[in-house]
Amino acid sequence: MTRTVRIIGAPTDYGANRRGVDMGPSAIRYAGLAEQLENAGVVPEDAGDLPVPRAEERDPEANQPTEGHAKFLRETEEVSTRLADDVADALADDVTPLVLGGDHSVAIGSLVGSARDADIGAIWFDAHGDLNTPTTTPSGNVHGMPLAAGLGIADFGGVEWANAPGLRPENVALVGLRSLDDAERELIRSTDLTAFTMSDIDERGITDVVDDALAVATDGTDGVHVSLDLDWLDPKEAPGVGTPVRGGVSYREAHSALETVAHSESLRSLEVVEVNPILDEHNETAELATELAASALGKTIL
Ligand code: EXY
Ligand code: MN
Ligand code: MN
Ligand code: MN
Repeated sequence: MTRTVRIIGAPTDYGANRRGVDMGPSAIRYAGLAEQLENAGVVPEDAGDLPVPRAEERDPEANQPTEGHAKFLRETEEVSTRLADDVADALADDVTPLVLGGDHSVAIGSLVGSARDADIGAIWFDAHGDLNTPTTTPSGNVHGMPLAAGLGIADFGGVEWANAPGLRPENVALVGLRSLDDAERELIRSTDLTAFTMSDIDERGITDVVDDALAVATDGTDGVHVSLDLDWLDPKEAPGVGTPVRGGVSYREAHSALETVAHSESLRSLEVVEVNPILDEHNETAELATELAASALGKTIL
């Protein structure tokens, strides 16, 4: 049966505390997402963008956790709750959700929605761990916390909306790490999370690493959520991101990784995040996002 993919735009920027990334969904659509998805043999269905509050009209400190710091927490809750419903509705309709960020805080909603009626695994393609909590964060920016939130580790004040039930550390693999805060490193060492750094990719090659990540994420689960942060790629390939880190994966490694995901036939939900058109060159990072989404959804050359 032909797969239908529902595009859900989540034009947030407050999680990164930086303007521009809210234009990601428009830039990705403009770069030809629908056509790329058709090339992948799936039927795209565009659900438009979620309503997102404007950061300038809100007080970042209005709603703080009991301990620690997390900016725009009320806004994060509003959008995550709606996005979780939309992702869960797509899955209930037998449609694959494709979430377009926005900053990476949108992953909280994606994970919760994807895990609502299933046990899921997750693969996190990112330069960063996104494993901070309100008490460990160096910035207060929630885009550095979504994976911790989904795992129920980030305590936003006893609230349940951020916790993806059925997402267990032993079913989560981070791929391509090269920028970790000390507390994130400690968390990876002390839990059953699986983490592959850029050195692992250098030594073993991308397909072996992604095969292992898929084995972790599919073990006893109903499907895999793939979270693709464009800063996973080397900034030479993907300049349009807010937190670039040198030494990332190449254009070809990125495609190969997502093609390996497609071959596994385990993809349940997908998101592409952190595209910032203001920082981009000729929309090339947005274009790359469309190509990589198509690869994850089965686009082949022959
Ligand atoms: N670890 C840093 C922080 O928590 O502030 C930087 C996080 C950047 C997160 C990017 C989007 O993946
Ligand atoms: Mn990220
Ligand atoms: Mn990142
Ligand atoms: Mn569940």
